[in-house]
Amino acid sequence: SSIHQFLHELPKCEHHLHIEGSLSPNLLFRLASVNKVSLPDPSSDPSFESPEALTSRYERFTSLDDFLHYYFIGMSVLITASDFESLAYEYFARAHADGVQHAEVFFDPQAHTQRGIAYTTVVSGLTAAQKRAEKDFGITSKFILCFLRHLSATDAEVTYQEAVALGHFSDGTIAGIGLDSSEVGFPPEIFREIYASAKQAGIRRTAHAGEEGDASYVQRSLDICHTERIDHGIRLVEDEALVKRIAKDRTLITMCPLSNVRLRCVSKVADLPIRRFLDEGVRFSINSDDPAYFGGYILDNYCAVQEAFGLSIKEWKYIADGAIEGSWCDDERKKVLL
Ligand code: ES4
Ligand code: ZN
Repeated sequence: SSIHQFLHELPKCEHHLHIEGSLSPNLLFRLASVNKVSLPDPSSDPSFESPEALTSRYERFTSLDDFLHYYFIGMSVLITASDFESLAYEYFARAHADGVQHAEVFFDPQAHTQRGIAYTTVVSGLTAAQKRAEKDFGITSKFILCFLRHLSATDAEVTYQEAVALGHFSDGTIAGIGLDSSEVGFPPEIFREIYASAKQAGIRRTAHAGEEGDASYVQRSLDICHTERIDHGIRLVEDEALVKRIAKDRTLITMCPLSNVRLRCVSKVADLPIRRFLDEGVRFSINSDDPAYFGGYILDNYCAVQEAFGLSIKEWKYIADGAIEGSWCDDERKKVLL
């Protein structure tokens, strides 16, 4: 349809994409075989019988933690820099095909260093893909280093210091830090020192908050960790004053509609607070989160929002402009995108 064509052609920015979450079941099985990584025995979990069985298991996640169990097993097949490069290049190619002009990509270094893969292996693969994708598709990108909140603050600090020591924040290899994995019971204040140090050093800051956790996780991310963005943030609507504050400060909320449905944060896309955000002037972007796990890439998420809310061209332009303004690229690049 013409609105679909319009959404496809609309210049899009993606701000909430875990590169490890773009690992398809097919590639997962292929890399497990090539790298001789053993997957769980299908007799204990039949989902590991085949890529098709795994794909259908992904349609029945019961919670964030249920998903994370599969997400961490999946990424265990990534071993070499070339594996990370292929994974990221495939994502950039797919994002480009969906009309993405600029992508800000999360990665989870601790999930790799914990199983003996060097931090530099991960980053060299990702940056090789980034350069090749910019040359081949004109897509610009940034990397955001996420800390796993179910691990300790000390563990996060070790990872942070490794990136600092390599000069990755000062040379632009990594644009910012984020916080992901299990939310409830792992509040932002655990990571307050790292965030304070990042702020001091002029490093960009975001955090997943208000996905499964209540509005206080959003408020504490802003007040204690001084985050400039909020990832998911859907439960912030439970606090009216917080909605007003986020609108006034133009804090970007990176929403992931298909993810929220798959992880049962909402029962359908129409239950997301998109109308409320538009009416109250909250800036947000629409993103794919873990597209290989949640049944769609960014354009599928845009289309799902259109199906649920029937937005006008003017509203879509407002959303797309907000996504450009909330990006962490320089003003020159923003001018080209706007
Ligand atoms: C994630 Cl959907 C989601 N939430 C929290 N952490 C994550 N890591 C990857 N996807
Ligand atoms: Zn996420």
